Amino acid sequence: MTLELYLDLVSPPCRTIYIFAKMNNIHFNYFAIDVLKGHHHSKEFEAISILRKVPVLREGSFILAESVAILLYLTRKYSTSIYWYPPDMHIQGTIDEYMAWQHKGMHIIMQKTLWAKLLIPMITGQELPKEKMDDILTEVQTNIQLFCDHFLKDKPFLTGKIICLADLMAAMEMMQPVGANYNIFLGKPKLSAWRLRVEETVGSRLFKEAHEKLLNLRKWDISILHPHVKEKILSMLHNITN
Ligand SMILES: N[C@@H](CCC(=O)N[C@@H](CS)C(=O)NCC(=O)O)C(=O)O
Repeated sequence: MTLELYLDLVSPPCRTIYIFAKMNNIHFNYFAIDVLKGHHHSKEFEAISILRKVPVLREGSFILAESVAILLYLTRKYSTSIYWYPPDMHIQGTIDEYMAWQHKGMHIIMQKTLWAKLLIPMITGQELPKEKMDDILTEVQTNIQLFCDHFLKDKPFLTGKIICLADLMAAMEMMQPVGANYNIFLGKPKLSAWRLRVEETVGSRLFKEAHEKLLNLRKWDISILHPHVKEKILSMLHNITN
């Protein structure tokens, strides 16, 4: 049965799945869903997932949303390299711990930074008030510090000497603000060295390919932004400023 992946590479969980599938030679049909153009609000996509979010996996009538579930499904179904999610229960526990923390601890704030620093000014023509931006950047720094102190510590990778699923997911999330020219790795030698190790393990070519859309977002034609997406971004602006 053909494996289908519905992805937008601007999205960190989608990049994780894309890179993971490529590195493990998993053959898949790639459906590019452009979230900024509102493809996830189309009738065709809604018929696949009423959650209206990417990533989505489809294999015949089996449909799966949520990147963590998709990644674990791929590790179980395909013969992916063992180090991504090793059988050792303690190592699995450590990876699960990061994956449980990641949406609230990483995804939301990294996405908010990209929107606040890039998309909101692109749409409204105005920068966020300085104190609001400072609040966001303080939260970014706090959560990165938590990541370093609690998860990474002094290890080369999160579970030791070899990359695992959690490293890939975390690196993708932390690349998000880089799309808005805000490099969270600057001045953090340990974190930068870890990010570089992840990039080297992935391979620079694949890493670059997966990030091309994000890193060119600045050149995006904002006039083709889907009204639903614009509304969502403006409502985030409202929440930030009120
Ligand atoms: N927890 C979900 C997050 C999925 C998610 O938030 N996807 C975003 C892109 S990063 C999306 O599709 N947003 C569209 C929308 O909310 O309208 C996962 O890890 O898969």
